[in-house]
Amino acid sequence: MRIRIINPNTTPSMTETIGAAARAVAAPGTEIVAVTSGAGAVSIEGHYDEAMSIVGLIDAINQDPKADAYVIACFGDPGLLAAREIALGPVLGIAEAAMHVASFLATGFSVVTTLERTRVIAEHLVRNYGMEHHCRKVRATNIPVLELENPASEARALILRECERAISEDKSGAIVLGCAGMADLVRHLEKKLGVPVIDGVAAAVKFAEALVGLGLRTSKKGDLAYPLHKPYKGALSAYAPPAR
Ligand code: 5HY
Repeated sequence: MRIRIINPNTTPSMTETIGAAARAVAAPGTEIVAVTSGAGAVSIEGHYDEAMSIVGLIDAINQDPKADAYVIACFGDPGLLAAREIALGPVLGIAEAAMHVASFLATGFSVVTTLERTRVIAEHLVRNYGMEHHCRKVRATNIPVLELENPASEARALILRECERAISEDKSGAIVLGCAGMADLVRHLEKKLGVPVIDGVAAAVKFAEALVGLGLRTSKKGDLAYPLHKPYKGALSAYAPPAR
């Protein structure tokens, strides 16, 4: 099977981190194709960045309509439902996947994410996914997304400290990493913390393999049916849904 992993920000080096994390857990026979969005912000750190990332995400899906499954590798799960409308293969968001994995492993988990201003986005997802009973707290480290790539930055130490607080103060039994750019920190943190640390990229790859393995695809009845054919105007006229 072929799983197309889309980094909705436009930073190729972060796509490398994402692709490596995916390949590390992919089953034999699973081809991982990790791509960087061609349009939008170098890092997604707010509602506007997210909204502007969705056209690039849609492009990346349309470039491979026959992929067996897709992963949206950004913790805001931007454009998840729109992506499910246009794709036939299952589409997994890393936040949704990570939260579900955490809920299987601990009665309470905490999310440790980047900037304070993106914390509310993760909180909205906790509610949207019905995870309020499992998610004890969403914690911000105030690390800009691209600082995660700077080996000289304090990012690792700050994330570890926030994870330790999540265990001691939230009494959480598992940690969900709140950014695709943290995918390479799992082993280091698990060794230090002694609790399951979940990276959404890896979680989404395994869920994608399971769904494809079950022969399941996105339902095309109801709200996730292909978008209705109609004209689009202006800069987005090329995105007018085709007649089917
Ligand atoms: C992510 N931003 O996973 C999110 C993390 C965040 O560019 N990749 C990004 O802070 O919401």
